[in-house]
Amino acid sequence: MLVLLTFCTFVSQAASATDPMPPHQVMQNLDRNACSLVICGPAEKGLPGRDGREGIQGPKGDMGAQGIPGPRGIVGPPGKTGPTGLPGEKGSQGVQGEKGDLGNMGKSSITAMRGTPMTSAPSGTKGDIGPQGEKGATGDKGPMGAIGAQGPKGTTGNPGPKGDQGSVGEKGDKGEVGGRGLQGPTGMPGPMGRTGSSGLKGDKGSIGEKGMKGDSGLSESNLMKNQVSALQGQLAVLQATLAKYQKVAAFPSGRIVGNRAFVTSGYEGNFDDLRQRCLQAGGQLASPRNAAENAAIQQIVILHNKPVFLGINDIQTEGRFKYLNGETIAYSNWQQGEPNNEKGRENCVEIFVNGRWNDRSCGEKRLIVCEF
Ligand code: NPJ
Ligand code: CA
Repeated sequence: MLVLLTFCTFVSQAASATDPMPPHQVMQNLDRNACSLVICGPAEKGLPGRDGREGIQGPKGDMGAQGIPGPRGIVGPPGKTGPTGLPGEKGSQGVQGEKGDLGNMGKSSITAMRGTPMTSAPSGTKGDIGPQGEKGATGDKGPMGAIGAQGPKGTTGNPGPKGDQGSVGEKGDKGEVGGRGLQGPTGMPGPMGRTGSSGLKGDKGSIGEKGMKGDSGLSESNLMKNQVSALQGQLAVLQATLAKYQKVAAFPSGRIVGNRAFVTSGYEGNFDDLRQRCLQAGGQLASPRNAAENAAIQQIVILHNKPVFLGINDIQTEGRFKYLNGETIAYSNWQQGEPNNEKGRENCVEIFVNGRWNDRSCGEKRLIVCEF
């Protein structure tokens, strides 16, 4: 068994306690939660097939854990221009402007000196024009000078708003290889194994049909001799085979008399039961037709120490005992005083340990002995 344990703090997100997570989800959670428990139990063992082919490839393993973040993306394009900054502080005083143009001559402040008045002088003639007056007082302030030169640059304004998000960075490096996938399903049964080594030589086949007549050349008598010779060989084979099966039939409590075999299975039943069983087996209830056969059956009775029903009865006609084929018996070995048809109900025949016969009720149960 393979047991893989990963201990960590488990923080469940989507998986419920009852629904098992599919493998890929397990891996995702492994990454997301940094927590998972993976136990790989043994695959269930299938019935042993013939030596199998290689199983089909198992399903693709689970997706590996997410890779580490890729390198930082290229810097995005510049953000939009921020709003106008606040006005800069007042610039310093500009340079003094150039002297203004000459102002208009002011009014004479002092009246030119009056000549000495002449008393009662006749009015003089009008005097000449007086000398030029002294310089006048300073004129009024001239008009404003031309606009001064541009002031120095104001201080930097406040930062503009954050620019738009840059474009997605390049794909990160491939993640680490994920955990091993679950075992694939059992493969299909493998192809049939190689042919085994050849078996032992089989038994000799049965005798074939007679061949075509050979070409003329041998005399009639030589031909016959060859055929006889061939038959003798075949007969020897059959005799050996028969001898073997006679031994089989005689073991442990069967008896062979001529071409008849008397065999018991140890079963006990009433007459009709036994009769049917022997027929079913391809034989019939033992029906001794001479002393030798009767002795063979008697030996089986002795071995089992149980009387046996014979294939003889007078069911059809009281007092006229017949074989099962309807033939009237040609041989008998009655116990003294038998058959007596006791109580008028004895139509079957049993054979005692002493080999003698007694007519008996067919309903009694006796040891079975069939003849083949
Ligand atoms: C008696 C009658 C029979 C009758 C039977 C019905 O048989 O004689 O006609 O069919 O009863 O029950 C002894 C007795 C017989 C007796 C049988 C019953 O005979 O002498 O009178 O038993 O089985 C062997 C065993 C018993 C036997 C004769 C021989 N033996 O093993 O060889
Ligand atoms: Ca009797």
